[in-house]
Amino acid sequence: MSELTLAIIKPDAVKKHVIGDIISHYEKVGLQPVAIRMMHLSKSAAQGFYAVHKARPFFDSLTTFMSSGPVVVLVLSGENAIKKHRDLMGATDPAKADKGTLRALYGTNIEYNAVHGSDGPDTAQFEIGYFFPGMDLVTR
Ligand code: RTP
Ligand code: MG
Repeated sequence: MSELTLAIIKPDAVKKHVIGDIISHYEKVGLQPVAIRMMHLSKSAAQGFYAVHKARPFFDSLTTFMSSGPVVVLVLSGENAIKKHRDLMGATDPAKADKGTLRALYGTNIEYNAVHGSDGPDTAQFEIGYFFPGMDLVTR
């Protein structure tokens, strides 16, 4: 069954000029972009997005990073999209990510790790609504 997931190309990857490369990876594995938005998050927008992590020691640093420059936010559609996307991204720490995954290719360290992906159906629904509220997304 086709599923939707939310992806973010993080500020470090935008600064590395690899937006096109990353979107090309999505398309090659059958993750079709159905919404795309470039934006510069405020610190409070980043805090709202990552609210689930607010008790973590890295929360302040993470939200400072995520508001440090423009990001590209996408909704991706495909069979088993949430897991397919997480597999394509690789482990949180690029040093531990499998060869060929987005984080191995484009990440720098455990924080500056190039991409975000929803980790389950509930988070996907929250995250898509956070950036694309009330939108009728096209079906692909
Ligand atoms: P994401 O939510 O961004 O897709 O990443 P993830 O599920 O693989 O990892 P998660 O545990 O949800 O962490 C969210 C983001 O916080 C930063 N982080 N920093 N300094 C640290 O130890 C640390 N741990 C995580 C990363 O940017 C991570 O993607
Ligand atoms: Mg996460």
